[in-house]
This record gives sequence, C-alpha cells and structure tokens, in this order.
Amino acid sequence: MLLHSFTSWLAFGSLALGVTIPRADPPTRVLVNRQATSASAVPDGACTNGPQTRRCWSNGFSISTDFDAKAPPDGTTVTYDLEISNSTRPNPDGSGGNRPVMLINQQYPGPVIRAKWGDWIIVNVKNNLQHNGTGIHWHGVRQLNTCQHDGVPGITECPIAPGKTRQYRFRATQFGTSWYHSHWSAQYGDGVVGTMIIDGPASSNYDEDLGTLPLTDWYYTPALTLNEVAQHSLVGPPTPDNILVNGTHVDGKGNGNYAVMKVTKNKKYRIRIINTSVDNYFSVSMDGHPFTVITADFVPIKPWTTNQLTLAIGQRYDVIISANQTADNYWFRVQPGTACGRNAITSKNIPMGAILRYEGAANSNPSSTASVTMKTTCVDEPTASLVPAVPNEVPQSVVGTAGKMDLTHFQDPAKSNLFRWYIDGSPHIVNWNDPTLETILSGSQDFGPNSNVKSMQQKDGWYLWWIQSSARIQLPHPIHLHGHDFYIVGQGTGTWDGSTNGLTFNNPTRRDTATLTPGGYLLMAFPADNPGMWIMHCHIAWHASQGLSMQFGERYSDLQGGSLGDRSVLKKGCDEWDGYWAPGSGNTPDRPYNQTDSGI
Ligand SMILES: *[C@@H]1O[C@H](CO)[C@@H](O)[C@H](O)[C@H]1NC(C)=O
Ligand SMILES: *[C@@H]1O[C@H](CO)[C@@H](O)[C@H](O)[C@H]1NC(C)=O
Ligand SMILES: *[C@@H]1O[C@H](CO)[C@@H](O)[C@H](O)[C@H]1NC(C)=O
Ligand SMILES: *[C@@H]1O[C@H](CO)[C@@H](O)[C@H](O)[C@H]1NC(C)=O
Ligand SMILES: *[C@@H]1O[C@H](CO)[C@@H](O)[C@H](O)[C@H]1NC(C)=O
Ligand SMILES: *[C@@H]1O[C@H](CO)[C@@H](O)[C@H](O)[C@H]1NC(C)=O
Ligand SMILES: [Cu+2]
Repeated sequence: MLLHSFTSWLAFGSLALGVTIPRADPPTRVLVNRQATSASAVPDGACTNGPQTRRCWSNGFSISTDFDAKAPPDGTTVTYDLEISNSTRPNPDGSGGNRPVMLINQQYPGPVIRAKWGDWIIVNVKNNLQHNGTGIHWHGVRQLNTCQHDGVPGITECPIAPGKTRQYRFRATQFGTSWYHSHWSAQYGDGVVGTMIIDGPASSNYDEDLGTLPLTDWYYTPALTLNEVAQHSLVGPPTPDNILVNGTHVDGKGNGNYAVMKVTKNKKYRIRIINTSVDNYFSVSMDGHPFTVITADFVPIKPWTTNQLTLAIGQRYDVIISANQTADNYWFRVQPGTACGRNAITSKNIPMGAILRYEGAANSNPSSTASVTMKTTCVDEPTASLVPAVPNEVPQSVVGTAGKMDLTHFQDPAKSNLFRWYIDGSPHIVNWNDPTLETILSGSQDFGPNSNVKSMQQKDGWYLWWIQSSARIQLPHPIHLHGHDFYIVGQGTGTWDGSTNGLTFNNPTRRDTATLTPGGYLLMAFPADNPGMWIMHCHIAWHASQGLSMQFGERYSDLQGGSLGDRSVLKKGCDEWDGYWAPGSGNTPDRPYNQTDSGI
C-alpha cells in the first residue's frame, strides 16, 4: 500500500512535478452489459476479503462478479506522477559497463502503480527526454469509454512532446496484475516500463502478497539502436545479453544479484508473474513449490496446479505457492524460450532466475534441484487449463461472419533490406501527428495509407476475427489486443478450415494476449461494447516496429456522438506535439530524427 496515494508517493522520494495535482472529479460511466450468459454470477453476498475469504470483496462484489458487466461503485482516486528521463546507468546485472537508458522516476522498473477495483487512476506523465516523444499504455486495462487514455501514439493520442506533461485518467473496472510501458517505438526496451496491481478478490486463498515479478530480456545495447538493426537484419533479431527478474540478475560470470523473495514457513504467498520482454518467451518453475495459478492476464480462472508455466510477452499469471518445505533457499527458475529466440545467458551455465528464501535460511544461493525439466518452447498454456472463473458464452453464429486477416512479410532489397510484416498486404505505420481517434472525432473516416483499420460498428454485436499466418518465416507471435479481453475460440497450426470442429464457444479462455502459433491461426471473438480505436499488435517489440499491427475502429457514431466525454487532453497533446514535430517542416534543431519504424 506504500504507493497508494499522491502523498505517500512523494514520501517515496520520487521526483515530484511542480504542478498542483487536481483531485479527481471523474465522470460517471455506465458499464455495458455483455450479451453473453453469466450463469453463476451470483455474488458471494456481503462477506469481506481476507486471507481465508479471498473470493469475497465487498457489498455484493466478489470473484463471481462479471467485471465486464459491473465494477464496484467509483472508489477512491489514486494519483501518480511519472517522469521519463534520459540517463546513463550500469547494467542491472552486475556485468558493469554503462549504457544509456530511459527511466521512469530514475528507477528500473518504474514504480508499481497500485489501486483497488473500482478506483479511478490518474497518472501525470512528464516527458523529460530531449529528443524523443513518448506515451504510456496501461497494458490490459479495458479503458471502457476512455479510449483517449490508452496511450498509443498515432492511434489514441499524439506523442507527448519533449518537456510536456500529459494526464491519463481511467477506471480500474478489472482487477489483478499488469504492467505499463511506453508505446512509442521500441522505447520500453530502454527502461520505460513498470508494473500495476489492482487489488480485488481472488479465486483461491493466500496469506500474503509478494507483489509483482516482472521478467524480461536485457540488452547491453539500447533498444532504439537495436530496433534499427532489427529492421534491416538478414539474420533475425539481435540476441539479448541476459534476463532480468524484478529488475536484477547475475551476469555470465556470476557477478550481480539475484532477486530474493522472502517467505515464512507455513504461509501461502501470491506472486504476480509478468513477461515484460522485448523478444523472449520464458518458462518458469520453483523448486519444490508447485504453482496454483489463479489468473491469466486480468481474467480470474479456476485454480489449477502446475510445476511449470510458459509466458509470452505481455502475458501474466498470478500464482500461489505454499511455503511448506524445509526452511531453506530454493531456485525460482526462468528459462528463455530458445525454440523461438536466443539469449546469450543460456550458454553460461549459471542458474537463471531468482531465489525463494525462507526465514532463518542462510544468506546464500540455493542448492535445490529442479522439480521439472524446463521447457524451451514458445507456446501458450493449454486453454483447457485456463478456465475463466466467471463463465461466458460466445454465440456460435459468429463463425459464419469471421473476418480474416492474413499475415505475411516482405524484405525490400531496394530499401537496405527493410523488413516489414504485412496484415492483408500492408504494414501498419502510424502517423504521430494524426492519431486515428482524432480523425474519427473530427468527423472523417479517411485514415490515410498503412492504417490497417477493421471496422466494428454494430453496438454490442459479436465479432470473430481470424488471423491466419501465411508467412514464410514461421514464428510464434504474442498477439495483444487493446480495449478488450478477447475469447480464444480457436488456436492451432495450419489453416483454419472454416468449420466449428475443435472450436470452443462455451466459456473459452479469455485474456488480452495469446500466441499465434507458427504458420497457424488464432480465432478471437469479442463484442463491440467499447467505442474506440483499439490497436492489436504482436508484442515482440521488433515485430510491432516492423508493422505487425492493425486497429479496430469500434462504433464511430458513438465516438462522434460524445461517448468519450472530455477531449481536451487529446487536443492539448496534439497541439503540443504539432508544435514540436511540425508536419512538412522537415528537420528542425529540436527534431534531429525521423520516424523510421511503425511508430508504435
Ligand atoms: C539522451 O542523451 C544523449 C546524450 O546527452 C543524447 O545524445 C540523446 O539525444 C538523448 N536522447 C533523448 C531521447 O533525449
Ligand atoms: C529517440 O532517441 C534515440 C536515443 O537518443 C534516438 O536514437 C532515436 O533516433 C530517437 N528517435 C526519434 C524518432 O526521435
Ligand atoms: C519486486 O521488487 C519490488 C520493488 O522492490 C517489490 O516491492 C516486490 O515485492 C518484488 N517482487 C517480489 C515477487 O518479490
Ligand atoms: C516472454 O515472452 C517472450 C515472447 O513472447 C518469450 O520469448 C519469453 O520466453 C517469455 N518469457 C517468460 C519468462 O515467459
Ligand atoms: C505443499 O503444498 C503443495 C501445494 O502448493 C501441495 O501440493 C503439497 O502436497 C504440500 N506438501 C506438503 C509436504 O504439505
Ligand atoms: C528527415 O526527413 C526529411 C524529409 O525526408 C529529410 O529532409 C531530413 O534530412 C531527414 N532528417 C534526418 C535526421 O534524417
Ligand atoms: Cu511477432
């Protein structure tokens, strides 16, 4: 609870902005009811949340509540100030060597943003960089009727210009674990990333919450430099130098520190595992301590127990471990998915991961042995294991209307081997000056070239989208959708045959990130219940930069009719960006670089 309010945030010693923080006066929003059936959505009554009653929340809200249909009444408002600046720091893995980084409030990862289910969250983001725009996306947050706070440059906002501050405000209609990151080019790989916790009920009991555990790949060269290399590479993406667990790790020679999680025997702990990578899948396990998995992304699931979990970029699993072993040190093992990517640390013969340390155990590395053989594959956990706690049904009739998207790629020898991913023959390249949300709000639907828009106009109507990979280079792609949790109706290799064979309509897994298997297909369904411009992209940062992205234009008439409420922040941001990055004015002293990638 340390960072719960603006006051305690200041006490944390961060950089405060020299502005008065407006207290919230958020508009009332009406949550849209799903057309899906929610048979068991009977609240657990008036019981309150505690270690033995995690299914409860308060006043009729519980783990059985369909959070797409309703959230607790507007709660408190929590406010954070984030300041993004350019600096040079030693690598966080003990390898020495300074590298340029872009940090939030001078720390890596950035501060944990924490709120309660139903709260309003206000975040003031100041761009203190000299020569880059920025914009922060709140990964997985539904942003119901607040699309202009989704933080995607060129889609829902103009980038935040150097020296300027933008205020994001949105409501926590979901609960669980997530992260936030810059959505401006590959900037998050340089450090502009942090984690989020929305406290709410849980589908299984635990005593204490150990907090977030972000896992990432780490490069000794800045991501924005590597992004340029990746776009013209004939030999695939650059190799990460290491992994970081909660922002730290040892290097290949054992210098540096592992992250340590401290526990007391006979208690149960919740750990919130998040893959915040640029390019790596990971599998994780804990010696002697199986995981009871209680969420997949923001969606609570029926608890299931496993010894190992694989996470694609952007995915989260909240797990409970029982500290019921001999008081000692145990490895939390992290294995990069070498089947689809490389990482230099895997050949160094050192344990990769973090340490679980019982109270009373020595201050040393564990000598525990692995409970499982670590996987090196890059696949999602089977949807059969990820059963949402609140059941929903997708109408089968969507099958006949599936909208197809064809994934291919092209490397252009005439443009220094510029590599682009194509959706239906076109890479997605955003125009920072002209976000598509602004286009719609101005009454136009002329989005310009490379905008890859699919239209969803039928209010609350269900849509089925079929991404089919016909790409010659077969790779797994973690596909992430904004503005919705989608229902995974089908996922597999080869080409979908158009039939309902093997598809799931009754309580399918729903989440915000799922893997498109190499050379395969992903069938995702969701209703048009959230007007906005919602991007969907591969979460491998290099691929997103190379155009593997598109957007859904959802309910233009509602947007134009004022469903978003106040648009002044969007307008102010664009005026400020236009002043900095003036269209057509070419290179100015303040603008020493051109946009060279997709922009997101
Ligand atoms: C970061 O600082 C370096 C060194 O001062 C400068 O060259 C670079 O342009 C800065 N980057 C940004 C994004 O401001
Ligand atoms: C952003 O900053 C980085 C690092 O200073 C620089 O390499 C890059 O070209 C900048 N990009 C733009 C579009 O300003
Ligand atoms: C990760 O680090 C943060 C900040 O130090 C801490 O609050 C959190 O508890 C750590 N996560 C785990 C799972 O130990
Ligand atoms: C994170 O996701 C990336 C790509 O989706 C994957 O290669 C990597 O292994 C994942 N890491 C973990 C710890 O799951
Ligand atoms: C420890 O807890 C796990 C569940 O997390 C359970 O499967 C196992 O049986 C327990 N072991 C002991 C010795 O109680
Ligand atoms: C950016 O593009 C403009 C127009 O194509 C060109 O004149 C200018 O030299 C470019 N600037 C840089 C830094 O490459
Ligand atoms: Cu990809």
